[in-house]
Amino acid sequence: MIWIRIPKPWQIQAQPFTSEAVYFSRRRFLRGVVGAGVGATVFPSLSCMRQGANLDPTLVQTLSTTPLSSVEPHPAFADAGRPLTSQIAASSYNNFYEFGGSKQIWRAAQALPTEHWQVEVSGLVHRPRTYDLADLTRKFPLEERIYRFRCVEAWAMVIPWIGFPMQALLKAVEPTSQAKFVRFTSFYDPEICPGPGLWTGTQLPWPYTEGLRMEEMANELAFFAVGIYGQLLPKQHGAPLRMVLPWKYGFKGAKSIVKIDFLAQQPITFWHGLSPNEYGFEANVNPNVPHPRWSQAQERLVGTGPHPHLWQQQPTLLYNGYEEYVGDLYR
Ligand SMILES: Nc1nc2c(c(=O)[nH]1)N[C@H]1C(S)=C(S)[C@@H](COP(=O)(O)O)O[C@H]1N2
Ligand SMILES: [Mo]
Repeated sequence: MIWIRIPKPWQIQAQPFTSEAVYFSRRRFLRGVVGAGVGATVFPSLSCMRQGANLDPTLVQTLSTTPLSSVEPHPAFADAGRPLTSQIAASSYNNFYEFGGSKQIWRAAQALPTEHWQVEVSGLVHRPRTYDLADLTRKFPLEERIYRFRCVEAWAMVIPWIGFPMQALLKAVEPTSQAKFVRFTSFYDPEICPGPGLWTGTQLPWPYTEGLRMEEMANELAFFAVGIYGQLLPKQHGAPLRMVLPWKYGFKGAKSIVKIDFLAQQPITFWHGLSPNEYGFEANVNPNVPHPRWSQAQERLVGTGPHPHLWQQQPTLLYNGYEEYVGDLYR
């Protein structure tokens, strides 16, 4: 059966062109609010920023991939209580440090090779296994979930992900009773991934890794995404498989996952290892715990204005508003 989906407004929304003056004031603004960096300030070039703000035809090409149009929305996550972020805005303002330190990383991220992808699941499990992408999407029924998303840098979005709950993978691989933590490892190839550059004096601990406690991974909200906005994931969002943990800051959700291993001890992870007091291992969204360099009380909604520092602001919610699902994990 072929489904025809009526395009939703967020699928075709173009960003208005932004004036030079606004870009210059962004540079000033960024000096106050540095990204998820480690003491280094990385400014994307002016021309680079402008590319992302236009409806660039090359950007649009990165989005028109295979439709996942028969995927049904999960009834509990069909409405995040806020309007969806426009697809163009979400897919042209990203973090993917393997390919550079700018937010307009979508173009450089097209170098990610996603053919013949494999994900190795190993460590303290009864059924270790290497999956290819078709195995994952055939074995685990796909569903759509509209989740709020919050980056530690205080920008927020509402995203319709397509994928499967982490619980489904747990059931398939059966972690042993010794497994207490899980580590997720992203794709990395030094020949392909230049890194952010300009990180003076800091050797970055590639590959990007993230970790969860077993109980966190088993939570109903924890999700693996293979799609977004009704299509396969574009590379800039972490194709072909990335994590989505809507109650935690975005950096906890590793992109382009190649390995998942179950461990007895808490792993050293990318950001936490670099700067533990800025990027906690837990990293739950919390308006009352400021980042050492900025407040977390407010957040800016991506794409709601002509430029990031003009985006609409709103108060941050504890656990990004998902306390009813995850509150028990932290009491
Ligand atoms: N491998 C990898 N995963 C990553 C990152 C990264 O740089 N590399 N950035 C993280 C951060 S800080 C955020 S906010 C989200 C951004 O996801 P998005 O670009 O799809 O919005 O990806 C996270 N996962
Ligand atoms: Mo982030």
